[in-house]
Amino acid sequence: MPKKKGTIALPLDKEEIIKDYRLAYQSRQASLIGRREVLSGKAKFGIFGDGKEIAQLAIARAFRKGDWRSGYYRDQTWMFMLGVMSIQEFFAQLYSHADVTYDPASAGRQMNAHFASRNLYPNGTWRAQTKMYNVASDISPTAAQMPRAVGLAYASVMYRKLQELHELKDFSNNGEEITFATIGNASTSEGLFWESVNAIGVLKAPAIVTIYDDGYGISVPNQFQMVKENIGTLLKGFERDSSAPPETIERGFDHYTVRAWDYPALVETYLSAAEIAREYHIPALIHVIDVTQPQGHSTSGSHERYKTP
Ligand SMILES: Cc1ncc(C[n+]2csc(CCOP(=O)(O)OP(=O)(O)O)c2C)c(N)n1
Ligand SMILES: [Mg+2]
Repeated sequence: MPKKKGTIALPLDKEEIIKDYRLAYQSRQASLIGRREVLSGKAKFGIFGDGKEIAQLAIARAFRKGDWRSGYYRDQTWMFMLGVMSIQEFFAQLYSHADVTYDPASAGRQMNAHFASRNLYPNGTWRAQTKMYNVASDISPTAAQMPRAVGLAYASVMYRKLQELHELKDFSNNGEEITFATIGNASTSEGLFWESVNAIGVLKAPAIVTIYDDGYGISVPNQFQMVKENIGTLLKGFERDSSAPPETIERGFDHYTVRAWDYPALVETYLSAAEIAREYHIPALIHVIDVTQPQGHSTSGSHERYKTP
């Protein structure tokens, strides 16, 4: 039976590390400039992924063609790394550019940092999802990405299980695709989150759920938001027994806690979680801690008003 962690060789040669660092740096600059653009009146609203860059480099490294993302508005670095959205397109969306060639995610209809890949060719026929990085169009209600992640991951179970679906090679590679969900710590207090985690576990659906924990939901600290102030502790009960033999494997998740700045640990965590989810359809919960939010929640607030220096 697959054990957690430790078996993956890190892809840490010098060029790759520098490339990752450069992208994280560019993404941070996009966040800083984006906020400035809004506060100087050139765009209406902005929300950015500063502080989450390193975790997303690792997610992007584990994410393969055919996989799905069901995430939220902090995921820009991951999208830049896969080329789902360029930095230029990110700004086009910030400015609500109403031309789909400039903002391919939504033609200016969505809030900024609402990512999407296009499933159809302009003539209305399907693109081959197994040959692309798939991103379900983001929606603004927090935690609403979670039920959708259940459906996307459960589809992979069906594609693997049902003989009559095996010929649909453009949609699934024998159920080997993973759904990567991301969510903020505060949004895990919503019912949608708990229903979805439970359903993923019961269905043995190949989902990897990441919680970025910056300790806040806008101005509300974890202490006023969740029991024990630690979502990782609360989720421990969902963990599988990795010593159980394969034929009796109980339903449950692999559970990881990893620090948002620990690049080698993040890379190792996501690569091993992905390998296990892909092959065995064992889902994972990854609690990313020590997350920062250097510019605060969004351009509608100033976190200096409610956080200590
Ligand atoms: C259902 C719903 N309630 C409230 C909001 C307003 N809102 C947007 S983000 C947010 C806080 C989210 O905090 P967290 O989940 O910790 O994510 P973070 O922004 O810190 O990464 C709130 C309350 C919303 N978008 N949707
Ligand atoms: Mg938060």
